[in-house]
Amino acid sequence: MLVGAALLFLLVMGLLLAVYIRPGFGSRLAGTRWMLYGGLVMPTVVLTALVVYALVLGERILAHPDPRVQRVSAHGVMWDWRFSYPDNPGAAPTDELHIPAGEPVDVLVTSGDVIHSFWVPRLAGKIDAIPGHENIVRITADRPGTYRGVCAEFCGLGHTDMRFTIIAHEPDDYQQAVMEAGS
Ligand SMILES: [Cu+2]
Repeated sequence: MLVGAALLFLLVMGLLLAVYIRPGFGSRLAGTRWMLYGGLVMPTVVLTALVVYALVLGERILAHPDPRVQRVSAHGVMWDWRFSYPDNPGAAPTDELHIPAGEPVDVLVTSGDVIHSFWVPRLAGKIDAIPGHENIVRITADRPGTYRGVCAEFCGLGHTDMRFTIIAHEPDDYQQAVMEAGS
């Protein structure tokens, strides 16, 4: 979009410059024609292309179920998060979310009461936690470490304290870390 916008900007500036440098530039084409092509035809073509591109791209970055992607669950309840590990049977739920670093992880986000929002600013955008509905956000931590997350939807008096920690482990250590973290 930036490239497209830059090209259009340059085109408009080029036309403006041409009119200043060579008065009468473009006058062979009637004013109504300029408006028709520049104001109607071109935006239609450009916007159609952008909408198609955005739809295709948006579909591609959605977290479609993928057996190769590890799944974890995040359940919000006023005013805490509880994390569990459907792909690691035997791992107990935790207060901190443990993920492997360097690979995508699908977080299945749900709520037990009101609408919350799961947000780890450094890893992904916000996704709503809705009672009775499961939303999925795909996150990837590039390197092992600790990441901060918050509830990003006002959900009552304890909202500001509804923070959580994500710990990304070396992929080789992950299984063991998840098993030991349970409480
Ligand atoms: Cu909340």
